[in-house]
Amino acid sequence: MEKWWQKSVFYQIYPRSFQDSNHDGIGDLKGVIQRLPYLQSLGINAIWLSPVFASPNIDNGYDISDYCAIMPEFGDMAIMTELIEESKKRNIRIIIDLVVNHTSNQHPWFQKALAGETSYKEYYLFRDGHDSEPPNNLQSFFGGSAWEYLPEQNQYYFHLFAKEQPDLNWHNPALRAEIWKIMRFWRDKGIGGFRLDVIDLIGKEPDDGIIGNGPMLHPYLQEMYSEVLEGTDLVTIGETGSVTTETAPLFTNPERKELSMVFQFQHMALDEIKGKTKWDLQDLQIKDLKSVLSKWQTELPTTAWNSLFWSNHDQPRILSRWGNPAYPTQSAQMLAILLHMMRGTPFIYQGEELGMTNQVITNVEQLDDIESINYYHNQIAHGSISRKALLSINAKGRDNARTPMQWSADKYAGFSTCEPWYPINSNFKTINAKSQISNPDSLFHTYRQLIRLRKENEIVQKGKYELLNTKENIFAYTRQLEKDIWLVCGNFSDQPQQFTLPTASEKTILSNYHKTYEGKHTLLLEPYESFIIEIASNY
Ligand code: ISL
Ligand code: CA
Repeated sequence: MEKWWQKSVFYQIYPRSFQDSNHDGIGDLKGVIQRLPYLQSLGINAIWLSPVFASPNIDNGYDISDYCAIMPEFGDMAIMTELIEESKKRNIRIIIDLVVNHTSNQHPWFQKALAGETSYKEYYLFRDGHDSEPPNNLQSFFGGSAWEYLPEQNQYYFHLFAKEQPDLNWHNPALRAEIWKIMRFWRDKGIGGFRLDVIDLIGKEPDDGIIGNGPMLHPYLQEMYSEVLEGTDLVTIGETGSVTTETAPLFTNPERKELSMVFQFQHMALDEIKGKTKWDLQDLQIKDLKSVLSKWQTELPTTAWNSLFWSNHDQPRILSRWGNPAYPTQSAQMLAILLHMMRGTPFIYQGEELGMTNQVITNVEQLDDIESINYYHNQIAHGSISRKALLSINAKGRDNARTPMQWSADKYAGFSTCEPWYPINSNFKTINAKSQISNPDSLFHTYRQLIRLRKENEIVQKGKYELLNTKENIFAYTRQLEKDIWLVCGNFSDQPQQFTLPTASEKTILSNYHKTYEGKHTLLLEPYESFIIEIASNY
């Protein structure tokens, strides 16, 4: 049976950068409420809200100090309740971002652990060192050892992210019971579901060097299902950096009662040298993109479900990666069309529907994100030059996604009436929502159409995917449902290219060049031309 989230398009909001309502330069929940009509007109049915909980903001809310309180900068519980209710009226569900691999070091649990309360120490991963060395040499994703020494206790605690983000001990049933309680609290407030931050890490066995995909991961997810989710229609989206097409069904086959869908990151890592870090860059190859995305379309059994995304708050802007600034609208439309006609649940990251881009920085002072700042200082400490570190940060840094939303050409881009917490991208006068809403040929309207196509056509949700054998820089595939076949094509190049259809086109569904393809067989594609057509089934 089909679920609501298999027919919906989701929209991710990074609240800090979405809309400021009270003139302090920081986005907030009232701001989100003010922009609900915009989201409704785009056509989305769910909002993934990056964390809005109490937090000292070492990692912009991904370090939570109280899971059942709202960060004062964002509002309070009454405004959160209002957001849930107001969204519901517009047929939009609120998905909260649950960060339970770790807490903030300011969380009362950790504070009690630091004070020596044994039962709370068992909520975390405290270990003795060996001869004044950490237990082992596991490294944090944000740089340096994953073990932090506490002189008062003469012990170390484990943290896979910043040292202010101590990892929780999921092997402790008392800790798991606390998490289920938090989840039930939010479930009963009427949210639509949970995005589960780095959930594939919860089964870790740090003593054995096992981080992702630990042996207890799936049993814990099944416990979560029976404790919190059973009998509801809540959606759960697991952030699973380690997932492959082989393991995805373990998470998402409904019979296993775990998650609704996963985020996989293989298409996000194509510009990284294999086996090195995210900062070690290589050139993007279109053939790799076609093969990774097609693999995820064809290798999942029909029982498994996947998400589809080009961007999020951790990734550089997609237009600055795979698009071409000389053809901003056409190349962004091509990217949107290619992704949104695939099987899975699409996620749009705020501003992607406007073609927002990376903001180039020239100085470490311009960084906000802890990951980039740590990387920069590590590189310099190891003898690298600033220019080289900044090259990687400009390409991959997370601040790229976090510049405020560009609503209009007004001062501060309509995001705020005063200086924002992080600078607006300098291109806001040309790239903004207001100008695109009034232009029917804009990227915004392409996204609207794509969302509508998914809602209205079962073939987009269910059709069988097949990659067509074409020249390297043409990406073309078909979706087939019974007798209907749709063909989706994008010219991934700034040069005109010839492309021959497998059979004559019967109907034009969408074209980013206003073309019609009826009766056509051989096409001369314009730069970044992209289209969806129906073709005859007897080819
Ligand atoms: O960007 C990444 C890969 O290219 C990684 O940052 C990865 O997605 C990330 O480490 C996991 O992210 C999640 O957990 C982090 C938080 O900083 C991220 O914002 C969040 O999405 C710790 O909570
Ligand atoms: Ca504000």
